[in-house]
Amino acid sequence: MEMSKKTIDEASKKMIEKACRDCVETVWDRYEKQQPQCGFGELGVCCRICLSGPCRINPFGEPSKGICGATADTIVARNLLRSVACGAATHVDHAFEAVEMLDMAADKKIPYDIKDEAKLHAVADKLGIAKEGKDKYELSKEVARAMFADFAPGKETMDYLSKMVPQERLEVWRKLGILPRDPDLEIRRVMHQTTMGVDADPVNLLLATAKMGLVDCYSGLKLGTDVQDIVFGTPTPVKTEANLGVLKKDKVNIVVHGHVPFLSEKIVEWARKLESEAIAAGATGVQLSGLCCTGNEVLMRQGVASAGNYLSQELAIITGAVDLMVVDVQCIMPSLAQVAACYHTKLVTTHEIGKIPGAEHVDFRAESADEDAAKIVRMGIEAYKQRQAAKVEIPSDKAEMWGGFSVEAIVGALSKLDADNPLKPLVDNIVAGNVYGAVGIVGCNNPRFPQDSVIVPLAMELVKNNVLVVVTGCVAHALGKVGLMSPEGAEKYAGPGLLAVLRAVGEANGLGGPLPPVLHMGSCVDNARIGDLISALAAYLNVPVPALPVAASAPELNHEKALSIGTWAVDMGLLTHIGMPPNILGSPVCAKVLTEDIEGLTGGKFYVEPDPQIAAEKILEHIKAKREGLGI
Ligand code: BF8
Ligand code: SF4
Repeated sequence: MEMSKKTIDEASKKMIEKACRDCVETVWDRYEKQQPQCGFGELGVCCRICLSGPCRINPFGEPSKGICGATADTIVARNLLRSVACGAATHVDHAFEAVEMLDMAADKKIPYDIKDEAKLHAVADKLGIAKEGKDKYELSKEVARAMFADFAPGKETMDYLSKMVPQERLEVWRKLGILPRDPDLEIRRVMHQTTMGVDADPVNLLLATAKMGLVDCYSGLKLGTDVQDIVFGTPTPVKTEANLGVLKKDKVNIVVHGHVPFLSEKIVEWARKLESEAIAAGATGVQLSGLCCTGNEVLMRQGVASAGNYLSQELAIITGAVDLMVVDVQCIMPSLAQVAACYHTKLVTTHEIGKIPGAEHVDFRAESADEDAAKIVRMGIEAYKQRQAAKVEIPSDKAEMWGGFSVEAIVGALSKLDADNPLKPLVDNIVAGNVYGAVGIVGCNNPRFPQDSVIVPLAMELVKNNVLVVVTGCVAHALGKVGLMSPEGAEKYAGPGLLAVLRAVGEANGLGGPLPPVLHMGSCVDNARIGDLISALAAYLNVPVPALPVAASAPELNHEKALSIGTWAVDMGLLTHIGMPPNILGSPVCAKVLTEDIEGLTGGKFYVEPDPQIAAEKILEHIKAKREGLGI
């Protein structure tokens, strides 16, 4: 496999070459060995839901049905629904753990405080909880209880949905019959609905999929984001750096990887506290960096540098300079244990549901978070002593990257232009055409695409055409690495209208330069922030969400989570670009409903296009049509 098929990132290229020299197998080697991948699986027409199977459908003839009589449409829709439910389950589980943490923090049972009272008050207001006479612990307790109540049966739908979304969306979803009751019931129901011999109707299965998108956001993304802001603080703009060049030769390098900030925040705290022990071990200190979404969490709040995205996780270890990588859940390649074994790197798992043979497991608990985090950091310092200098090669590539653009931070920055009406300057500039529209680019890397090769040109093209880009997840790391998330990136890449606006906001905020043209809004869970932003814009303009000149994109989607988030984006009424079809092409019905018919129901739809230039054109056309619809 040629290098150009693996990545467009220079640091990655160097480390892939080093892997070859060091005889270390990487994701691309395994990808190659999997070729050709199963055509039935790719089309989504393989079913192994019951033990009569596996059954597979021949899209060109016989067999046209599974042993039970299930058609390709049924099989594809069932498989998709299960995937989306699994994506939703990860976010719901993450959010539930966060609520448990809030509850314990309110009882002062764990070493986490309640940092952001303003956010706590804002959430309490939304939930209709009286604040008067309550300290932050009492109020947190009540908020946590209200959140727990969303996991119990008895309501038409979750409060976190009905009290947080634009009324117009609520009505659309109610009319479609897709309002979820509670997340656990709905996920359970999907498992039931999709087992052998229950639902054979592809349209009914697709409606359940749309419902899962709502479970994903309102019992997962939004709930998790709000709780994490309450406990750790709502992010504010922060400057850091991105790419493997952030690793330091003379420091103990600890990399946090995974998704949940309850672990990584404590690692940050203890890495700072144990700096002197690292110095005593012969290093000049501890260098922390992050991968994937937990990397985004600590980047947004603590300014921790980004080591890279999904496809860089093995490459970080291949530098030979990572002393310890600590992981929790999701997007962690099991191969890390084999890669780490080729170097001195200590790989530490920490979550009861996320163990990897060959890694050391530290049972990280909220109650003993300080002891556990200190232990892990000390393991890194110990490992540093074993580092093999001859194996160390850190690419010099890195770029300035800004993060921390929560909705509150964006509104705060805009308020320097208009304190009474902060959204007015943004909306006025959208109306005037200086800002042509806004696009949320989110999601993963996928070895089917050279790393970052769809993400980067797509973002470049949109920014050049005066589209404000907001990002989360692995896309943020990709665009940080190429300099699109710095003031300099605005000067270099933004169209003139957008640049003028970014300069005005930057100057009003005393940044000494423009805002970056691509705003980092956080981890994948933080996609809820993008939802909040577009809801605020729709409310300001008093129009339904689908009328806005905005779109969503997951150019290199990989994980089931990207599917559940994308489904929510379609529920929100957004054109949702994806770089490849999610194993559905074996069903003409599913493909047509998801890319055409659903637009008549929610206002949104999926649009599949692997070519970033063509995708950018189509998105720009879409924005143009929406602008015309608004008469601007
Ligand atoms: O939740 S973008 S590869 S790291 S799934 Fe995973 Fe995809 Fe990266 Fe974060 Ni999101
Ligand atoms: Fe085959 Fe039907 Fe069983 Fe699926 S549910 S494995 S199609 S018999």
